[in-house]
Amino acid sequence: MSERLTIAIQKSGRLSKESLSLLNACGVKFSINEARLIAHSTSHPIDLLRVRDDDIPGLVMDGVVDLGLVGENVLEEVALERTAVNENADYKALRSLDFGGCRLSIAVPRESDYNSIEDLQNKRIASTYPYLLQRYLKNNGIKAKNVVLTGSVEVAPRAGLADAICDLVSTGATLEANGLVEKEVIFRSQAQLIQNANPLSAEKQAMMDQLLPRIDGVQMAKE
Ligand code: PRT
Ligand code: ZN
Repeated sequence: MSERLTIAIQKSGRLSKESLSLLNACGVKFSINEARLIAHSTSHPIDLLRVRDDDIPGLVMDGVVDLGLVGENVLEEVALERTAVNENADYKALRSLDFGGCRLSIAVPRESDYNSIEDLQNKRIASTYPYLLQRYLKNNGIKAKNVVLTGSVEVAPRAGLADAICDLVSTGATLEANGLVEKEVIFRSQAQLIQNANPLSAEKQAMMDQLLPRIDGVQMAKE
């Protein structure tokens, strides 16, 4: 029986459509059944595992899947978290992709007078990315309190839960709509193709040797 290469992608969200389009453009076809976790390619011995983006780095690091398509923001946050708790955080970064672009930024309410990062000393900052935030604050000599929220981060200041937020920004419309102003860009992100750190079997590696040049071709054609 031939071995199947497994790729974890985001089930539904900002990276889903472009992850599938990329594979499609490489000639790897899928017919997706929305209710199913796994999708088998109809053209190649490749399976997709459709999961929440937050689960993708861990699945790759643990070798549950061979490859993953995920935002660098989630990848780096998970890697920092796993390192902190002595879990394996190794992976192989294969390609930076031309979608999912955004930045992780600190923003404060429009009315607060903010001159420099020093103004965050001892303040409460709401974020879904406590490890990336803490690393940035530590590098800048700031001690602040992390208010960890997995959603509605942008309303935390108005709700009196935090003095500032640290969230993903692309157009800036969400910050604007919530009366917040972007002050510090702490991380820039794009979608990444990652692989488990251990060598693939010869059969799987042969598939990768075909797939990677196609990915490069698709990326180049879009430039
Ligand atoms: O369900 P699941 O956990 O899989 O999805 P999710 O809700 O955690 O993630 P999703 O689909 O929102 O985002 C997936 C990935 O897309 C992120 O991890 C980033 O790598 C990337 N990405 C790119 C973004 C954005 N741009 C983005 N703008 N992720 C989120 N946003 C949000 C941001 O959090 C804020 O609420 O969009 C809002 C800001 O957008 P603007 O345009 O108003 O600035
Ligand atoms: Zn998520």
